[in-house]
Amino acid sequence: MTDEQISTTCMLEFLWLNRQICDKVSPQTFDWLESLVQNTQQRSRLTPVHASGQSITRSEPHTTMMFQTQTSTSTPLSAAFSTMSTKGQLVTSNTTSQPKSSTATSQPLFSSGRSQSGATGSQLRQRKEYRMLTDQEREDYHQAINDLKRDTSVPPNKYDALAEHHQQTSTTAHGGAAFVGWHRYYLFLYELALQEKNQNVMLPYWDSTLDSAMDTPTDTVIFTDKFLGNAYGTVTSGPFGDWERKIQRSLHTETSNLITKNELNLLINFSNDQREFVSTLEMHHNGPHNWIGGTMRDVDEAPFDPIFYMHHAFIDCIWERYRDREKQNGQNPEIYPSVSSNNLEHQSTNFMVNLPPFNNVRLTNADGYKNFWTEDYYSCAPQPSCSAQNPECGSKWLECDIFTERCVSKGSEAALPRVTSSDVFLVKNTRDQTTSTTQAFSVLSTTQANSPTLSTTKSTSEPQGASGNNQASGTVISLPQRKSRKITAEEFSLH
Ligand SMILES: [Cu+2]
Repeated sequence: MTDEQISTTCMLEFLWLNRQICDKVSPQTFDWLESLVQNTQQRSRLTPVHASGQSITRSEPHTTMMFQTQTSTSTPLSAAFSTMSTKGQLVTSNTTSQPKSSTATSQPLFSSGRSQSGATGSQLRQRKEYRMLTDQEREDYHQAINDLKRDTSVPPNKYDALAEHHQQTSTTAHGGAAFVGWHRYYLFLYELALQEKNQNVMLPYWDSTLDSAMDTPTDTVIFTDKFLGNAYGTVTSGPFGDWERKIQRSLHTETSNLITKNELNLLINFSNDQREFVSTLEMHHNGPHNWIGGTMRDVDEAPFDPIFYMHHAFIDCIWERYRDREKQNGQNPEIYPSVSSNNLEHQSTNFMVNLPPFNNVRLTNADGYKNFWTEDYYSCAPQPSCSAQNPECGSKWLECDIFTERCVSKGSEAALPRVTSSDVFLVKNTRDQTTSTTQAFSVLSTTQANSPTLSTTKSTSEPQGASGNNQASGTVISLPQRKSRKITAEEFSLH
C-alpha cells in the first residue's frame, strides 16, 4: 500500500479497523490494551461507582473524522524536553520573583476526592505520593512493574510495549492543549497494566516539590535502592537495576528545573483559563524531565524510566486541582481550550494518537478533558502536608519543616539500615570485647559523652543499603558527619 493509499484509508470513517496502518505501534499491543480497557468497563458495570447512578460520560462515535497529520518528520527522534516556553507564560522558575500573594503554600494541593461532581470521592481509588506508600505497597508496585517487564506475551514485553506508545508523539501529544488529556489516558492504561499483575496496585505520583524543598535535592531518598535506584549513570541498583534495557540518569545539581510549591499555587490560583493553565503546566512539566536527565530527557525514551509515569501522575493531579477550581468558579473544565487553526495536531476533534479505543470508541483530544476519568476511576490523595501544630507528614521518608510548614523529602541516609536499641547493645559489646573478631558494627566517631554519634551502620540482615551501597556483611559504611544519627537519650541509657 502506498503512503497515499494509507492516508486515504485512514481518513475513512472506519479508521479504527485500519489502526495498525495509521498508528505507529503494533496491533498486538493495541489488542492487549483494548482488552485491559474492556475489562475495566465490565468491572465498572458490576460495581458502579456513581452514587447518583448516572452513566459514564462518553463521546459518541464521530461521524466526521479528522485525520491528524502524524508525519512529524520535522521533529528529531531524540527531541529533548525544552526547558522553558514563553507561550502562555504565567510564572517563571525563579522563585525569588514570586509575589507575596502565594500565602496558601502550606495547603495540600490535591483534594482527597471529588467534591464538586456529586459522587463521593471515597469510592474512588486513590493515587498516593510515592513516599506515602507503605513498604508493602511500594514493593507490590515495584513487583508489578517488573512483572510487566518479564511478560513477553506482548513483544518485546508489556512494559516496553506500552512505553513505545509515547514515541513519535512529540508534537501530537505535546506542545499544546492535547498534552494533559493524552497523558491522562496513557497513565490510565499503564495503571490498568499494573493492575493486571496486581489489582491492588495504584499508580503513585512523584511530588517533586518535596524534593525541590530540600537543601540538596540530588540526595533525595527517591534515588536509593528502596525506591528507584541510583541517580547517576546507568541504573544498576534498586528494583529496576537488572533490566536488560538500561535506564540512564544524570541528575542536575541546579534545582531550577524542579517545580516548587509556590509555582504550583500560583499556577492553580491565578491562571486566567484552562488554555493558559495547561500551557504553563506543560512548561513546568519539562523541568523534572531535564533535571533527571538521561532517559527521562528524551521524549521518545522517557517512559522507559518508571519515574516518568509518577512524574506525569503528579502533573495530572495538578491539572485535576485546577479543574476543581474551575468547577468551584462555575466554569466547565470539559470545554476543550481554543486552539489556533494552524495548530492542526491539537484540534479538539483529532484522535489521541497511538492510543486504543475506550469502550469501542476511539477517543479524541476533547475526550481527554471529560470528567469521567476522575469521577469514575481514580482520584489524587492529598499532597503530603504538615504544620507547626501537627508536624507529621505521615511517612518515614518525609519530615516537616516547621518554619515553612511544608513536608520535605528525607535524604538517602533515611534508606540506610536503621539503628535499633538492640544494635546499641551490639556496639557496646563490640567495644567491651576488644578481642572480638566478628564486628557487626563499629564506632568511628564519638562526640560528646552524653550524646554520642553513631557514624556507622551495617545490618547483616538488610537486603540492600542505600545508593548502591550493597556491601558485604561486616563492611563498615561511613555516613556523612553532618547527617549522622544521634542516639536518643533512651537508647544511650542502655549503656
Ligand atoms: Cu509525554
